[in-house]
Amino acid sequence: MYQLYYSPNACSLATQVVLHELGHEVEIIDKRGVTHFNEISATGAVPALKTNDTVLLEGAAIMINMLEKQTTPMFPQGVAERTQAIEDIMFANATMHPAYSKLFFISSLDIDDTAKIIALNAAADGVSSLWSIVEQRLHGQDFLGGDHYSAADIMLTVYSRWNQLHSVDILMGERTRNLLGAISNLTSFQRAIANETKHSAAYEVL
Ligand SMILES: N[C@@H](CCC(=O)N[C@@H](CS)C(=O)NCC(=O)O)C(=O)O
Repeated sequence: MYQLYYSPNACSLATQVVLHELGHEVEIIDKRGVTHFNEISATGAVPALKTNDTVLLEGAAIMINMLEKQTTPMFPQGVAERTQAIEDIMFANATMHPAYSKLFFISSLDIDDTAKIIALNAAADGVSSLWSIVEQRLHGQDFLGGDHYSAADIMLTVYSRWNQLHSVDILMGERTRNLLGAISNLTSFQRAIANETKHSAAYEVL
């Protein structure tokens, strides 16, 4: 059984969904209930995944580690296809996630409202331009992964849930919205959200 340290509605939700998709049993632990979480994850960030013998950090690295252990349509065997799957995971983790992080950072600043709105809108434009890249990729395919969804599709769907936390316009094309709808409806996705809701009931949800 794996133990996944998470924050509600954070990127760690994607890790939980991928673990469900791979058929793993996972106990989730809200990091707010862990004293000295920095001893587990030095940066204080989730996800952190405790296995029998080690703790894995960094969402993209955790997923690639799990995906390559078994045969799954989320991580194709062919060299070109696998390279694309890794590139897509990194696009989600290292490009889209940081673009959203700017919104959280700006929102947290104690600056005057006008400056904050200008900065938030500029950051939102950056996020929208990344979603337009996703939309272009979806010409003739339902998912970044092709006919079958990939870990990157799951990661992007988790990040898209952050739109509602900011009062800005984030634009997404129709193919992108279809992708996000399909992933949101997966049993694994619904299960992960229900799991977080149940386990975080004792805390204020983000
Ligand atoms: N590079 C890290 C970044 C993870 C990250 O930014 N996690 C956020 C949540 S989405 C976090 O834990 N922030 C600090 C916090 O919630 O206290 C990864 O991909 O795992």
